[in-house]
Amino acid sequence: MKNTFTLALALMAVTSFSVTGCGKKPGAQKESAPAAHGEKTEAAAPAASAGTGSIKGVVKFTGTPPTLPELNRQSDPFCAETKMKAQYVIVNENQTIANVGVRIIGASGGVSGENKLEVDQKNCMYDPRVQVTVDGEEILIVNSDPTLHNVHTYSGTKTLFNQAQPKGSPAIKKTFKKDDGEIVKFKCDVHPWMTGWMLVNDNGFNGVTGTSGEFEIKDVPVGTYTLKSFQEHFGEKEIQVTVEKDKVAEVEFAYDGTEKAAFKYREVHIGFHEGHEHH
Ligand SMILES: [Cu+2]
Repeated sequence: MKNTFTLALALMAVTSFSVTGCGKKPGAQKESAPAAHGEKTEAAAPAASAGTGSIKGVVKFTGTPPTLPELNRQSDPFCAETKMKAQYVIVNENQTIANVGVRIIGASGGVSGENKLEVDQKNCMYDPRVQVTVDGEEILIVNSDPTLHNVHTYSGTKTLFNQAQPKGSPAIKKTFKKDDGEIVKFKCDVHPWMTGWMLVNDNGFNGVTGTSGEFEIKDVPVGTYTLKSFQEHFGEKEIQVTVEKDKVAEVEFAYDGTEKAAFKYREVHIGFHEGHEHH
């Protein structure tokens, strides 16, 4: 029942975008429909006949880990209770990087539709800091803190939406469109240190590295793809990967710390009383 309802909502969302938006996007509609029915779907059928494999990878860091500054969280008494450092580059003990989003470019499918992505505002940080969503899928933005947050999302310097979320507010539901930008930055207008990222892809094949620096992408239709990594401070990298039936393709990304992310998504350190970024 819940799935059916979700599906209906998803279809409504897709339909309304088609009507009001910049046209086309047949792909989005195709992907939304099978989502609620699980694996046996029309969209997945052609790929399934050729089989699937998986991708396992790691994101290594070969340079000197940067020293992360202490965040000044004094402006809010609740946030000030917890000391935290900046998190724009998290180098793990095994010389890998956490919070790197990895996504397949050019595949289709891989959308389960079952678990909605959630961005929590917890301890005055975005948690998780980096996620990958699918074009047209709804996500939930939650405020777990006993304080006011203001979710302000950007594609480059363009605001996508800007919405206050006082403590105890219900989840904010949002849908990102790839046409609006594949790299969406979350900022809080109340707490300028708060930064999060949502990558918007046209398929559900993705992963985000954690404390081991590893990621795994399962059930990928066989084929050769571009795999793209995103690290907020060092930018994107691309590698080619070929997925063979019932095999595991092993890949490795490496950053050495000399990379420079495109300016549009670099961390911007702004004055304490400013609510907005000025580029
Ligand atoms: Cu905030």
